[in-house]
Amino acid sequence: MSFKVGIVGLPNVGKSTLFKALTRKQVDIANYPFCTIEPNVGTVAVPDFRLQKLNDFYNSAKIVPTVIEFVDIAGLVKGAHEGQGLGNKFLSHIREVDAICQVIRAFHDPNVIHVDGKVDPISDLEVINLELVFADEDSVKKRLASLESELKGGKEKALLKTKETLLKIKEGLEKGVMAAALGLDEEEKFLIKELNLLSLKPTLYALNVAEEDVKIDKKEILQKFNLPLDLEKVILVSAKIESELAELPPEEAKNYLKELGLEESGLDKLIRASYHELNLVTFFTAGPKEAHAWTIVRGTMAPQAAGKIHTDFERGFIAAEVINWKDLLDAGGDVGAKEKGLIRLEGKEYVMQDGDVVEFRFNV
Ligand SMILES: Nc1nc2c(ncn2[C@@H]2O[C@H](COP(=O)(O)OP(=O)(O)O)[C@@H](O)[C@H]2O)c(=O)[nH]1
Ligand SMILES: [Mg+2]
Repeated sequence: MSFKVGIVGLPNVGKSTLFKALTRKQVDIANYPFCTIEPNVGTVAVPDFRLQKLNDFYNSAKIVPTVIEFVDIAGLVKGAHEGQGLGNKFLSHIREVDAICQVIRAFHDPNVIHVDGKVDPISDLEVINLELVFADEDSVKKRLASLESELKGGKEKALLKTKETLLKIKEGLEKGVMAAALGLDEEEKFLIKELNLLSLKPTLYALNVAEEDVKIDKKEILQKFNLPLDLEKVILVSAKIESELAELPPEEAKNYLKELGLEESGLDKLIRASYHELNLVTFFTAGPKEAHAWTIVRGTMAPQAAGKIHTDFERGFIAAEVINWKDLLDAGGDVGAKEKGLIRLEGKEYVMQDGDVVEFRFNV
């Protein structure tokens, strides 16, 4: 299974331009049998210099990066939750993604019409967030209604707690507060998980700025537009620059980035930030045959991580030989690391760490 990030926003903010640039980075989908093949879904590699280093060290015949899928969701407009502009359909597409990347227009261009007549990032942000909140209000009300009849059958404790949670969320939504801002605890989130609330999804904000603004300090831009967003959740991109970069061969793209004074493209930042926002970490398997990055949710234990490679690995799990990628390379590879006693033998309670290089031992 791979993780999906939905690109969400008003029409004409640059969603498809970003998406098209992202799809230029598509991986060979044959290596990822779980990924979707649809025109509005792009499967992109998560940039990871550690994997590159492992690949270089082992001179691996094949390199398999971990991926995330981006979904280009059609633009939402005011009133989407009431069906404006096919809004309900698009909102249901958002329900299926694991995280949201909200694109906000912050570039001026008289040739590109803004649906509300002027470039106003904070108003755009509010329009979209409010549509998500309204849609969630509908879901919560529907669930509360169905819960009433279930409760008549007998007052199960979990149901009562669910109702309490739903009422708390409803109260927040009615004040226009996103469910994510209500400080729900793990139990509460679990009880209402099936609703797939839109305003509870991990969210990043891609601020589509003018070309001359990509180098400006994020803080300054947020102040300039008066955007009340968490710095860590904001990525500055210029869809225009990204679409140009995407057309260039890698070397030329690197040079162009240098000319612009940027270390990394906005898209690479966006991909990595999405991965982080989804609470995902990476472990590696590496050798001459293949350098392979694997995605797990933070907190995954060794047998389940092994199961990502093969279900047999999980079923027959005995132990994991583990070393941090950098320690491995610093020690000069497996042999050196073994001599120095750096490779640990971990059991089935081991919580996998980001950057682990692993060899699983298992019974078949
Ligand atoms: N000047 C400028 N135009 C852009 C930028 N991003 C998108 N556009 C233009 O805005 C229009 C709408 O872009 P599109 O990606 O289709 O928006 P969407 O409706 O959000 O998918 C197109 O004509 C794009 O070329 C940008 O960063 N700068
Ligand atoms: Mg579009």
